[in-house]
Parts: sequence; C-alpha cells; structure tokens
Amino acid sequence: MAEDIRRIKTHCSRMDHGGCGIILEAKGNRIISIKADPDGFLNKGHICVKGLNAAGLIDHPSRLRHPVKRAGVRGGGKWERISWDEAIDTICDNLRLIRDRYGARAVAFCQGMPKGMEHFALIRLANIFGSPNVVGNQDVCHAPRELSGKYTCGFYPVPDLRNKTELVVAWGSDNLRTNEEGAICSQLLGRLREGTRLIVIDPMKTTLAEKAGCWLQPRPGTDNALALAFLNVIINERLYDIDFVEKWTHGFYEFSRHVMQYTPEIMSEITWVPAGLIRDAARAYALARPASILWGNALEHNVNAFDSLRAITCLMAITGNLDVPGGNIHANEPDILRLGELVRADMLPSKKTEMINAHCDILPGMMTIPPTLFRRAVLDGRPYPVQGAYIMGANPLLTYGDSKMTVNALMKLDFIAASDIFITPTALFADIVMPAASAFEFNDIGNAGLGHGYILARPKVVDPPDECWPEMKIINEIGKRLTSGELWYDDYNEFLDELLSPSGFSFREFARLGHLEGAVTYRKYERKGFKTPSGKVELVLSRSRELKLPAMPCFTNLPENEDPEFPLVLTGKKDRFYPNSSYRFHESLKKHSRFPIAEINPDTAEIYGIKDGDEISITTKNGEISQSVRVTDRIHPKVIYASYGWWFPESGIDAQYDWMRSNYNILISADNIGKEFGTPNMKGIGCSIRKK
Ligand SMILES: Nc1nc2c(c(=O)[nH]1)N[C@H]1C(S)=C(S)[C@@H](COP(=O)(O)OP(=O)(O)OC[C@H]3O[C@@H](n4cnc5c(=O)[nH]c(N)nc54)[C@H](O)[C@@H]3O)O[C@H]1N2
Ligand SMILES: Nc1nc2c(c(=O)[nH]1)N[C@H]1C(S)=C(S)[C@@H](COP(=O)(O)OP(=O)(O)OC[C@H]3O[C@@H](n4cnc5c(=O)[nH]c(N)nc54)[C@H](O)[C@@H]3O)O[C@H]1N2
Ligand code: SF4
Ligand SMILES: [Mo]
Repeated sequence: MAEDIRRIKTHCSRMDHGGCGIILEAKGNRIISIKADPDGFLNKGHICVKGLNAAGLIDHPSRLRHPVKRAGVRGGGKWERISWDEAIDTICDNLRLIRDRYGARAVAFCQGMPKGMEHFALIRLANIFGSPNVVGNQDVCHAPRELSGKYTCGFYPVPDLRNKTELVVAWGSDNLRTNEEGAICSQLLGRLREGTRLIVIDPMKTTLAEKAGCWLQPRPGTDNALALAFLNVIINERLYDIDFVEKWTHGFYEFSRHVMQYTPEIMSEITWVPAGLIRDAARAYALARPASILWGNALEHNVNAFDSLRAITCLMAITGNLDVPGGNIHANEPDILRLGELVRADMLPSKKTEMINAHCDILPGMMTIPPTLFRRAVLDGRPYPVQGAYIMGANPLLTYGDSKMTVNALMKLDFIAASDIFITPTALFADIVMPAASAFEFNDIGNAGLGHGYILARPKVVDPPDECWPEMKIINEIGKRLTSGELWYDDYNEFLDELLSPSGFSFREFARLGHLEGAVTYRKYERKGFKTPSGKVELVLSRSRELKLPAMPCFTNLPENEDPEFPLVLTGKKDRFYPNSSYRFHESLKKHSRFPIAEINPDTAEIYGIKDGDEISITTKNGEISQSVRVTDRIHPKVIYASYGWWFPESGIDAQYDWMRSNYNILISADNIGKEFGTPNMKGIGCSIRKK
C-alpha cells in the first residue's frame, strides 16, 4: 500500500540559531520536501539555502550512526563500535574517577553555539554532577552584548524590528547572511521596503551596505573608538533626549566631560572613518526617533568588547531609544519555567564562587567559562586542574581562538567524551564519541534563553537513523546512571513539558500553536526603574571600583599594537552557506562554498603580485594558514578577510581532515584576553600575506 505523505509545520534549526517557520513533507521516515512557511512567525515565507538543504543531513552517508570508542592513540582515527550501554558506563566510570580524585569541578562540560534544549539539559547535568564549569563560546558570542547591556541598563537591549522604526544601524551585523539569534532578515527587509533608513557599519561593503543610505567602513577592531565619537557628537550638539537623560541616566555630567576627548577628528585617525561621515551618521541616528541598533557578533571579537558594547548601550540610552517600540527593547519572556529552575541551579549553590571565572576576575554574571580559561586549567592547572571534558555539539579545534592551545589541551585531558552527528576534527581526539540525533529527529524547543521574548516549537518529523539519540535522551540516561536517578525523567520529552509547565500547555499543544511570546510592553523602567544599582542607566558604573571595571567606556589602545612585520589588518565573517565549522561534508552546501576564501583589495593584490584564485599564506604572530584569494574592492587595501571554520573531510581521517591547513583560529593567540569576558583578539589583528 502506498504510504501517505504527511505535511508538518515546524521551525528550522541547527543551521544557525534557528527561526524560520517551515513546512515539511514526509513519507514514511523520509523528508521529501522543505518549504518556507508563508505564515512563519518571524520569517513570513523566507528561507535560505541552509534551511532548504537541512534534510540532506538526516540520511547522509557520513553520519556517525553508532557509539564508538577509541582504538589506538588519541587523534589516530581508529575506532571500535560499542553498545550504548558500554558508552554510558565508560563515560560514567571515567567522570566518577576524576570526581573522586580531583573533585567534580575537574570535569568541564563544553557546549557550542546554542542549538536547542540540550543546551540546558547539559547545564543541568553539570549542576547535578557538581561541576560549576560549563564551557561555552560565549566569550565571543552573545554574553558580551547581554552582560554589557545588563551592567549598563539592567537588561539585554535587543533590536525591535517588529515595529515601525525610522532608522536601523546595522553595526557589525550582516543580517541578510546570518539572521542572527533569530532576527530573520525578512523583518529588516520589510522595514526597509516601508522606507526605514539604514546605516551600515562594516569593514566590508556587504549586500546590506549596498542598501544603506550611509556606509561607514571602520578599521576592524575599532568599534569602541567609533561609538565614543558618536557619543561626542550627540552630546556636543545636544542631540540627546534631554528628558530621558535628566530622569533616567546616572552620571551624565561626568560622562559628557569624559567623551569630549573622543572628537570625530581624533577618532577618525584610529577608525579610518572620515570625521564628516562620523558626524553625519551620529546626527542621523540621534535625530531619528525611534531608531534601532542591530548590534552584531563582530563587536564581541576583541579585548575591547566591553568598551564598545557599553558605549553602544549608552548611545541607545541617551537618544531615548531604550525599551521603546522600534528601538532596542527589553523583551518579556513568555510564561515558561525560569531557566535557573530548569537547570537545577539549586543543586550547586556554590557555583558562583567555585567556577573558574571566580578565580580569574571575570565579570560576575558570566555563567560559562571562557575557552581560554578552560584550556589554561587543563594545561597549567590554573586556578585548579581540569582533567576531563564532556563536549557536546561543539568543535573547539576550529572554533576556539588559538587552535594550538586547543590541541594541546585535548591531548592532555585524561578523558574526553564527545557527541556529534559526525566525527569532527575535535571528536577525533575523544575517547568515546556518541552519535547524536539532529534537526527534525526529535521534539525540541527553539530560541529559549536568547532574550528575544519568544520560543519556537520544533516537533519531530522522522526517527533518527540507526542508533543516533537525541542529546536530551543521552544526557537523561547519563544523568540517571551518574547522579541521583530521581532527578531525571522516565522519558526525556518530560524536560520540554517542564519548561512549558507555567504556560499550561503540553508540548503537543505548544507544537500546534507553533510559538509562544512574552507580553509586549514598553518603557517598563517608568514603573520599576532600571535594574541597576542606581535604578538608572549607568553611563558611569556606580560599582566600578568594587568590580574593578572602568567606570566609563574608553578608547585606550587598538586591540593589538601595530607591528610593521604584520602590516595588514585581519578580520572575518561567517560563511553564508555553513553554520560556523559545521557540515563541511554536506555536498548540497559545499556546491555553494567549496573552499576557504581570503579576500583582499585590488591595490593590495597588485602590491603583492597576487591574482584571483591564487593560494596565499596568511601569517600572524601566532601561526600560518593557507587560503585561496578573491580580489574585491569591497574592502580597504589594508584589510584582509579570511574564512573561518574550515576543515576538509575529503582529506580523510588519517590526515585528521587537514584541520590545520586553513583554520582561521590557528592565527589567533589566547595569550592576551579581555578581562571582562575572557575574549581573545579574533578580529583587528596584524597579519602578513604571501603568494604560495
Ligand atoms: N575565528 C572565529 N572563531 C569563532 C567565530 C568567528 O566568527 N571567528 N565565531 C564564534 C561563534 S559566534 C560561535 S557561536 C562559535 C561556534 O562554535 P561551535 O558551536 O563549536 O561551532 P559549530 O560549527 O556551530 O559546532 C557545532 C557542532 O555541532 C554539531 N551538531 C549539529 N547539530 C547537532 C546536534 O543536534 N547534536 C549534536 N551533539 N551536535 C550537533 C555539528 O556537526 C558541529 O560539529 O565559534 C566561535 N568562534
Ligand atoms: N550563514 C551563517 N549564519 C550564521 C552563522 C554562520 O556561521 N553562518 N553563525 C551564527 C552565529 S553563531 C552567530 S553569533 C551569528 C553572527 O552573525 P553576525 O552578527 O552577522 O556576525 P558575522 O557574520 O561574524 O559578522 C558580521 C559583520 O561584521 C563585519 N565585521 C568584521 N569585522 C568587523 C569589525 O571589526 N567591526 C565591525 N563593525 N564589523 C566587522 C563583517 O564584515 C560582517 O559583515 O550568525 C549566526 N548565523
Ligand atoms: S535563515 Fe536560519 S532559520 Fe531561516 S532557513 Fe536559513 S538557516 Fe534556517
Ligand atoms: Mo555565535
């Protein structure tokens, strides 16, 4: 009998932070089509190439389909298939052994880009096991923006593109390509069609920059200098919102005197943006009411991130754009369980004082361990030894700045368990690798905890292949054997129901609704004040001395001192066709982006005798890699863009997929990190190039 075709509405996931409503058609256990949902809550019919090709991963021949254990030297690529029972027992035995010898904190639980609910399941496992050390890439993703916002105005000010706005500033954000944190580009494009004006601040003339009335092309890594010059203009020319400033800011007088030193002329020498253009852009932002800043990930990639992001939050505040429709808002969460309860934070009350961060003066509130501090603990035992790692859905060898440090740490750990859908370069160094289920293969909830005020349903469409298990199931089973069984579930799906419990919906009912939103309210500070020590927006931090923080954002130095041996400035961006380091084995994506590309300006190409398609080496103080050149006048002659996240599955496991050849993070040094978030300099660093 012919099988019926099922039509299921769900949301795209695991190709970025996720967000687009999609309609799948499935026959038996196979997805036969993916289309955009014209009624999608965020995307209204938008879909990208990654989303369209997501189903191809399900039956991809390269998928890891059974648990394996290492057979031979670490990193040698020899594996032996084992049962789930043996995998879980081996992991539990080894983690217990480390806990008995060194304490639970000697096991680190590492996760990558938040993909779905397993993110919280892993934190729960760490808490119940007793380890305060959950490691994340948040040093370079999300936490700098969220915490700079919280320290300045008590919340994470997210751009409000759902309401009409006069002007959007896309600052280090390429929304058309990345749809960051579920800010799906169709919203921005819709606003632009209505006549919203656009300013783009980006070292590259992106497709988005072509749509902008005003494009600022800063020297990479100087966003703090630029933001301070904006503040200088707006305050000098009295373009700020006088009522708001008087009622709701702390330290305005001191702050205005402080920013007087950052004139557009002086900052122009640092940022390379002409002073006149800085003035025009600052005026346009201040005079448009409301205006929204789409602040991107690039602002989080150097040691000065706190200054840049604090200065930008102050800009939102003094122009009266905080928590107003069409500005940067404090999105209310939907009626779901508080995440602290879901992860059982109560099981580890000592976390804040025991975690590695607490011993290293990292900003209080940063709840994941910056990768650099994790690796230092592994390599030098500072501030205490870390001997074991459980790595879930992350590829640190490609994604942590300073890959040499990463490989050394991976080689030194006593025990590594990893889970992924493929044996990645990082998983190659594990002792046990578990086959994870992925998008569409289990019930999941998207975008929880991202701070944008909604969650999305991702009902399961097909069964995972062979022995692949959803991460929540893996963690639930490990939790039952490693810790007290009664703290876990009979069925891991109860984890989703627990999150939804305050809403009164079961997962099944939620899946029918598709999404849940928080109540939409604005200017919440008028009732309760801002959640800061002064109750106001802290232009000057009132607890700066106690927290050993600069009271006001400043420009002191470039991220790295200039060095004539490395005359070009290196930066990068995400690949349009892959999420970070993922899926380089997936032909449907690879046909759009075959190899890593370094972009240079035609003048630079001429000076170095390089032409399109040449292979070049890119060298920094920390290392050397090789990429293929594209000559483009979209960037400044002194700037080079290199691609990030590249490895080569086709090179084979014996060659460790050639992970060193083109890996951007080999160029990065973790010697110098920002004190607030532990961020290394990933952008705006000196490099040299040569034709190979
Ligand atoms: N130089 C440089 N470094 C960067 C960045 C940069 O721009 N430049 N960006 C930074 C940022 S913003 C981030 S968020 C990080 C990202 O860092 P990571 O999260 O480490 O990178 P991803 O490539 O997203 O790794 C995800 C892994 O998860 C696997 N995966 C996919 N789906 C599933 C699943 O359902 N279950 C499991 N278990 N695994 C799954 C994929 O196969 C992949 O191997 O990198 C950071 N590093
Ligand atoms: N296609 C795709 N989408 C993704 C991802 C992916 O890997 N691929 N990753 C996801 C993740 S984890 C994240 S965090 C988001 C990130 O998404 P975005 O915030 O858009 O971040 P990026 O693409 O890293 O960089 C955005 C822009 O910053 C510019 N830029 C580079 N250096 C500087 C600088 O020094 N200053 C300024 N002002 N701009 C600079 C780049 O030219 C680029 O256009 O995207 C998510 N979506
Ligand atoms: S923009 Fe993101 S959520 Fe939308 S289809 Fe593409 S990968 Fe999926
Ligand atoms: Mo990210």
